[in-house]
Amino acid sequence: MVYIGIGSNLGNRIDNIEKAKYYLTINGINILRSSRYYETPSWPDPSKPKFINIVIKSDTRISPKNFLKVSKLIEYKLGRKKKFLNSPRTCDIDIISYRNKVISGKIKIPHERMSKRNFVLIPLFEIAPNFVHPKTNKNIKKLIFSLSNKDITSIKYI
Ligand code: PH2
Ligand code: MG
Ligand code: MG
Repeated sequence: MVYIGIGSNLGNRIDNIEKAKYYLTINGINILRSSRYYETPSWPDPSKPKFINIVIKSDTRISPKNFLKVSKLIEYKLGRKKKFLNSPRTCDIDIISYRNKVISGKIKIPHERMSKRNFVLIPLFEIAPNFVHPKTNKNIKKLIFSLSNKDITSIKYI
């Protein structure tokens, strides 16, 4: 399975995410499951606009490299402009985990910071409660228990 995170904290956030899902689908990235929408403070600077994040599940055969190409195109199409690190964005699409593989080249799989992010772990748990981190072998419940109280209380589904 392939798990993909989509986030937005600029413009009509839900609309942006729905458009991203549509463009993924027509580019060969089928969607088997989609989490609810979760709202979280912007990381690392909570004074920036809040994010809405979802995680989707796919069994696409598209390679990580081509996936990256497709996701950049979609982000661009949805009006994302590269300004500065962690600047607000209409749409951000990330591979969270790809077929249980560990890849540590230019593209890092699983996503390097996935184990620390409430906006990845909580929606992932909703659609994949038996997920195990392919590198650390920790299951999703254990990963969630390692989050801070603040991370748990500051995420809400909408
Ligand atoms: N993505 C980032 C940086 N910060 N914060 C939240 N809450 N959600 C995100 O998706 C997110 C973020 C970089 O991609
Ligand atoms: Mg991201
Ligand atoms: Mg990204």
